[in-house]
Formats: sequence, C-alpha cells, structure tokens
Amino acid sequence: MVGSSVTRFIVLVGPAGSGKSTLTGELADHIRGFGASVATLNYDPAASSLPYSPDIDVRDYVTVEEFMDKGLGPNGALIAAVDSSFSYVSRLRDAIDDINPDYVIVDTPGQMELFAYRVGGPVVVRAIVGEDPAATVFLMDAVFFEEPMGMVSVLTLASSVAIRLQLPQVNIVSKADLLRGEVLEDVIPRLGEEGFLEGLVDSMGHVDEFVRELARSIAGALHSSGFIGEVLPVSIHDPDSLALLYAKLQQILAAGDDYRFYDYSPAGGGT
Ligand SMILES: Nc1nc2c(ncn2[C@@H]2O[C@H](COP(=O)(O)OP(=O)(O)O)[C@@H](O)[C@H]2O)c(=O)[nH]1
Ligand SMILES: [Mg+2]
Repeated sequence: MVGSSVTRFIVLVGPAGSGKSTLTGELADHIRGFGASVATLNYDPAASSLPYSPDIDVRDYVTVEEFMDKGLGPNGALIAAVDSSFSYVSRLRDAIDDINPDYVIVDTPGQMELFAYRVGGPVVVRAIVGEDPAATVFLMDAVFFEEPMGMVSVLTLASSVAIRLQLPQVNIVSKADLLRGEVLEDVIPRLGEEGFLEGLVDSMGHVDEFVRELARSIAGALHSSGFIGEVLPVSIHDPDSLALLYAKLQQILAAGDDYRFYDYSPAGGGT
C-alpha cells in the first residue's frame, strides 16, 4: 500500500457518546499495524479534548466559540460552524493531499441532525472526499440493542444517514463488550435474517398496537431494501472486532462502484 496514490475515506458517524473519537484513534492504530498509512481528520469543531492527535483538525479553521460569541446556543453554533466550514474544505483537502495517506478516518460531531436531516454535513463530506472511495461507519451504541424498539429506532436513524450521505455504509454496534452474551450471540448475528427483527417486535409485551405495527413496517422495509445486511459488533477492547471492521472496509473501498450501496456481503447480489 505504501506509495499508493488513492486515498480512501472512512467517515465515522453516530450520536454523541457512541464512541466515534475513541474508534478513530483505535482504528487508525489498527490499520497502521497492517502497514498502511492513515491520517485522522477531526471534523468536530466543538471537540474539547480528543483521545488521539488529529493529523488534520477543523478547529484550526473554525470553532464553535466564534458562533456562540455571536449569540447562538451551543447546538446552533455547532451547526453554523459546520456549515461555515465549507469555505475551508479545499484547504482541508489540500492538507490531506500533502500527507497523501492510504486512508483518512474522519471523526464527526455527534449532532445527528447534521447528517440525518440537514444538507450541511453531507455537502462538506462530499467536498472533502471528492471522487475518492469512501464509506460511512455508523456507530450504534450497545445500549440500543437491549430491546427491539431501541434496535428499530437506531437502525432507522442509521438509514436516514445513509439516505443523506449516499455512501456505502457499515452499521456497527459500538461498545460491543457491554452487550449481554445472548444479544451478542443470538440477536446481532440474526438481524439480517428475513422477519427476524419483526419477530422481536411481535414478541414484545405491553406495546401500543399502532406503535407495534409502525415498528414492524419500518423493520420490514429496512430489511427488504437490503439496508440491514450484516451488523458488526465492534469493541475497542477486542482487536478481532477491529480486524473484521477493517476487512469489511477494505472490501467496500477496494470494490468501488460494485459496492455502491449497502449489500457488501459476498453472498449479496447488490442493490
Ligand atoms: N466499554 C467501551 N467503551 C467505549 C468503547 N468505545 C468508546 N467507549 C467509551 O465511550 C465514551 C464515549 O466515547 P467517545 O469516543 O468520546 O464518543 P463520541 O462522542 O462518539 O466521539 C468514552 O468514555 C469511551 O471511553 C468500547 O468499545 N467499549
Ligand atoms: Mg467525539
């Protein structure tokens, strides 16, 4: 890989606290261990301290404080900061090109409206990535996998991000070391099976029937569209899980347009 001129982008997206910044550092180290060069890009203008030293940092160009000084609250200031960072995107891209790494891992803010609803986040990501291969890793905190409604709700959010970013997306359960053994063994590996998630929704007691039917329909659509393929459990305390994530990403990022959408499993026929 050394001397390769193609830079591949791994964009980590997920709610605040889902483990993006931690995974940025750990995954970068892991990939470097295989001899590839990795640059980390912090795109969170509100990050106060990071568990890794970013090679490129949006905070060198824009901070939330300057927008809070103009009277915006923390959330509004963050969104304004990301929107305004578009003016600096070419400088960030130049900084990446100067390093010319095999991979760039992009750490993003946890304000989900940036990537699930608004156009600002996706526009910035597209401008940074350009024509290079890129994939999203969507982090779903293990806590959402304790009951079926949590799973449907966080997978729906994951699908909103996929619709907005329009990149191949790997959905991971982060902090998988916190999962109960039975969820890890009997639930996560079966999420891609037809009817499995709907079955979990059906098996719940004490749910309003309208809500049950809504969750059921959404689960069905997420499955039949091919969106819920493989959901990868990942823990920074389990190097094997990082290896598996890296293998998935290599598969997607090397394959280019053949893997344009989610169905990147070898058995899948694409969408
Ligand atoms: N148990 C466990 N904790 C984790 C893992 N990854 C991250 N964390 C913790 O989750 C918290 C939030 O992580 P952070 O990377 O700041 O999340 P971010 O807001 O998405 O960037 C921190 O206390 C991390 O130490 C993991 O794989 N397992
Ligand atoms: Mg963070």
